[in-house]
Parts: sequence; structure tokens; C-alpha cells
Amino acid sequence: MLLVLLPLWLFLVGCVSAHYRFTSLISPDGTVTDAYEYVRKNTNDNSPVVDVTSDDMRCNTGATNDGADAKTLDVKTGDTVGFMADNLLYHQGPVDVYLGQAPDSASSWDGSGKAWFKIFQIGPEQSDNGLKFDVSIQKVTFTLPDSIPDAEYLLRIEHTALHAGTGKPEFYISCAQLKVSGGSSGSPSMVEIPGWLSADDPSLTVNIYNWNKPSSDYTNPGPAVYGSGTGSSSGGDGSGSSGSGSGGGDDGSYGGDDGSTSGDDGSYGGDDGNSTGDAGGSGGGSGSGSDGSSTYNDDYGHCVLKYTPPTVHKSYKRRIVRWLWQA
Ligand SMILES: [Cu+2]
Repeated sequence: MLLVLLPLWLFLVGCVSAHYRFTSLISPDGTVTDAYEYVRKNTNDNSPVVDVTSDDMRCNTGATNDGADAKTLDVKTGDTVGFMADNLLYHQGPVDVYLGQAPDSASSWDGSGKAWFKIFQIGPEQSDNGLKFDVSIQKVTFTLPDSIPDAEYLLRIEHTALHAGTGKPEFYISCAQLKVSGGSSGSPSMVEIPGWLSADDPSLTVNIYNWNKPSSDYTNPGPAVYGSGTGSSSGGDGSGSSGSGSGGGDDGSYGGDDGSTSGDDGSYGGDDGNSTGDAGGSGGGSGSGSDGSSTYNDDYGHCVLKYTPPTVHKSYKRRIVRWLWQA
């Protein structure tokens, strides 16, 4: 039976490896800090959270209750910070960034309570032809609001992948730990996570492939942005890292489209360049094709298996069928 399961196994491996995590905090001087230095480490590899009512929505699976291993970075209001992911956010969907005010230290807080407010968002381009999200983002930076209380915070990024169709969102989440000083007496209105979004929220049930512009504007999940909401996005190690789009803001406008030139490092699950299988995944994809099977992402970002069975003589085929039947 192992032989039979092998192609399936390759399929799963190829798909999982194509996902992404926000592993690094970008400090105010622009440094991409080490993976999980200031970001809480999750335990679900690069898989998404899919239940919007789960406590895992706060900081991802395994990271909501565990901040002890991550450091807390000193920053000031008005500083520009950000997140770097370990892959392009190649699924279509919005990006939203929140601050959660810890009652005490960020590292000891589980993110519970009405303590979260949004400070940045990246929405889609909206046209008569549908919604279009930037799928070449790897780095997201934004300015911390001027008017927030001095406190320790969890800085939370959420990428909501909407590619799988109506009502099947995938949430890619990370939390970094910050100690903010220099603030004033601002008092943003706050929401509770989970609880601030329900599964039937229009931002989650939208069909991004069938959406007509004039009837309704798309609004990102969650509350309006508090503060200026300025920031940008770009690809990872490719060109175009100086993006200056005025992303987000209350209008949900498309963020950072100047600087989002794809950082094409080959980690993107190639469209179809590796679909022949026996070439072993050339063309920058993640295919594992040496035995005739490979995976690639189709136009909707779905992971697809291409399996070309080896040529087997008829008599062997019969034997294999008989063997399977008996197994
Ligand atoms: Cu996916």
C-alpha cells in the first residue's frame, strides 16, 4: 500500500511547502530580525487557521499562549515596523495588522479581552471585472499610530486567503511583541479576538471570482483603521522593495502597488512550468517530479497534482492489480 500512497504523499508535501508564515519582525531601522526572535513561534508549520471563532485566531496555533520564548522590542509611536514572510503571500486575500494592548507584559499575555485595534490594511483593487489582490507581497511595513497609550503590545498580522471559494477562508497569522513608548492619550476603540468576526461576515464569504463593482464595495475584515494607516508592501528579496503605496486607510484601498514587484526567488509554486513532472520541477516551481509526479498552483492558487504514471507492461499491470486486490 505504501507505493500507492506515495503520489498522495508527494502531493501533500508539495502543497504544504508552498504556504507561508510571517516569521520575522522588521525593526524601525529596517532590519529584518531573525525568524522567531520577536515573533511568537507557532506549532502548525505553515498551515493556516481555518476556524474564525478559535482562540488560535489571536496569534496562530501554539503561539497564543506562549510568548516566553520571544523577545520584546522597544519602539516608539510613529516608528515604522513590519513583518517579513518566508514566502510570497501567493493566495489572494486582504492583509490586516492589529495592535493588542497587554494588561502587563506582552510575553505573558494570551491576547484575551477587548484589547485589539487595527492600524493598517491592504485591500483589493476593485473593478467591474472583480476583486484583485496583490499576490507578490512578502514584506509589509507600516507606521505605528502617534496616539496610543504607552504599554506593551502584541503586534498581529493576519492574511486572509480567499482563493478557496465562498466561506472557506484560511488565516495566516503571527504576533510580535513590542514595548511602545512616546505615546499620548489616545484611546482607540477595541475589539475582542476571536468574536470580532463571524464566519458569515461578507468579507469572508465573498466570491472573489464573481463580484460586481458597483453593487457593493469590498471591505476588509474587522474594524476601520485607527491612525494614519500608512505603510507599504513589497516582494521579498527581489527588486521593488522601496514601495511607497499608501496602503489601507479607512477606504480599504489597494496597498503598496508601486513597490510590489515580485521578489521571484523561485519559492512560488510555479504556475505550470513544472507540470511535465519528469523534468523535476524546472521553472522556479516547487515540483517534485523525479518520479513523474509534481505539484503546482493553478490560477486560483489551488495546489494541483500532476502525475504521469510510468509505462508498465500489460502483464505487470495485471499483477499489480491482483496484488492490490489482495493487499
Ligand atoms: Cu493554501
